[in-house]
Amino acid sequence: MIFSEKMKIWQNLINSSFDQYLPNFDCQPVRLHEAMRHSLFAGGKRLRPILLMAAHELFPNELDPVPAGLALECIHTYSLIHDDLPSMDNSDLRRGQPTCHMKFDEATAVLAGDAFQPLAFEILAKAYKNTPTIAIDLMHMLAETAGSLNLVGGQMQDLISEGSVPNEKNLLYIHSKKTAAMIKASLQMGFRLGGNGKNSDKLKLIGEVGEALGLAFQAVDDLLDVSSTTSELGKDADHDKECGKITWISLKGEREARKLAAEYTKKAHEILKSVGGNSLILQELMNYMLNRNY
Ligand code: GRG
Repeated sequence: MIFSEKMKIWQNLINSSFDQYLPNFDCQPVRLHEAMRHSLFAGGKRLRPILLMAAHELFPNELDPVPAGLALECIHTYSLIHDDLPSMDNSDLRRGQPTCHMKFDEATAVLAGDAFQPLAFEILAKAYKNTPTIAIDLMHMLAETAGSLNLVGGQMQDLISEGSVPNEKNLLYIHSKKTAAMIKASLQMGFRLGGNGKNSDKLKLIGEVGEALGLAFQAVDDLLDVSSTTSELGKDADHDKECGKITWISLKGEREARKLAAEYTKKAHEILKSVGGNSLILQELMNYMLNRNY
């Protein structure tokens, strides 16, 4: 099966699996659940769940990786809803749709984002209750990734760096925490689900694949922000400059950013070779992420 077909199948599987865990549109308070569904089903690529599923395929076992992917997507969706708020990046458009606070209102968007955080852990607790050690490890990994030393910390540093003179150390910190940490967790959680020990050398190696891949992903994101249109991206183009963000473009220019994205992806492929296993899909996914156009 060609990669794009496999990706479509996985995207559909992820989308349809949410119904098992997400309160319906008509659950009280209706406005909150409408807002959650608006952002969750606005057309995201589902890359983090797909990365997790591809990592699980390295050494597959009978455990279902989909719920762990849903948990990641809950945290990702909350972070996008909050990132778009007027007090953060103040964006009107996301995934080709009005952002949550534009479609509803700011308080509803804050609450919709808030509600996705416990939902992520509820899904993990429910889905993996028969393998409690794995469930606890997955919850621990996701909590650490979403916390102040990673996702939230990266966002804080990103916000306080707006308008500052770009420097590489700060940029790498922001990209590593805000973006790469979730990509790293996607691969490590998929690998852990495959029964690999929490402290195994290979879990560390797959984490290094994720870190390199995450840095490549953000470099591509910086490039797309300046080279694509709003309708291609589904979010406001040229937004980074408007917000005074420090990016690879502001630090080194487009040419260097393109080179860096390719170098980080190459590094990810090289480390992946030492992990072994059935890595074909993950390799294809990494190439797709480098060459994506939204
Ligand atoms: C508010 C705690 C908090 C964190 C925000 C995710 C994030 C941190 C900020 C969003 C803005 C941004 C540029 C983040 C970097 C990660 C990134 C490129 C997110 C977009 O991911 P895609 O392209 O989005 O996978 P879709 O919509 O396809 O899911």
